[in-house]
Amino acid sequence: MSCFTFLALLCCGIIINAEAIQPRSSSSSGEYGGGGGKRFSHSGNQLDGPITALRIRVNRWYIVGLQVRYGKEWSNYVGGSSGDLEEIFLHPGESITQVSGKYKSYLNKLMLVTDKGRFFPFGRDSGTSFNAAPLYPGTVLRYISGSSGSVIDAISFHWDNYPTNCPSCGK
Ligand code: MMA
Repeated sequence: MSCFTFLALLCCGIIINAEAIQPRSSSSSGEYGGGGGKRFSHSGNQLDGPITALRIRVNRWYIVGLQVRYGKEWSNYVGGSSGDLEEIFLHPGESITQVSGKYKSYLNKLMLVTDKGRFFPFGRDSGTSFNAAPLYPGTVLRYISGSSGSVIDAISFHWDNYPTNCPSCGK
C-alpha cells in the first residue's frame, strides 16, 4: 500500500469516526453582546429541571438583569437594579425554541419564542440583530450564560433535549 493510499484511508477513517461520535442534541448560540461585565453560567442549574419561568429586568435602553427558574428552583439574579422587573411563566411542558434580539455594547432586546407559538418581547429595538435557534430538531433552551454588571453585557443560549426523568415537569 502506498503512503498516499494509507493516508487517504486514515483520513477517511477519522472522518467517519468523528461523525459517529458527534453529539446529536447539544448546541449553543452566541455570545451576543459586548466584552464588559463579569461572567455567569447557569450550566449547573439545568440539573434542577427544564426552564419554567423567567424574570427579566428592563430599563429604557437595556436588558438590565435576568433570573431563570429551572424546574422549581430560581437561579441567582444577575445584572443591575434599574428599571422594571417583568416575569413570565411558561405553561407545563412548554419550552423556548428560539430567541432573537438586539445588542451593541450591551444587550438591548430579547424576544423569546416558545414551542406553543407564544412570543415574549423585552427591551428596546436598537443595535445589531441576532437570531438564535437550536441546531438539532426537537431540542429546546436548557440554560443561558453570559456576562453582567449594572446591565446584561452579553448572553449565550444552550440547547438540548427536554429532560425526560422529570415527573414534576409534565414530561
Ligand atoms: C459595570 C461593570 C462593567 C459592565 C457594566 C455593564 C458600570 O460598570 O460591571 O464591566 O460592562 O457594569 O454591565
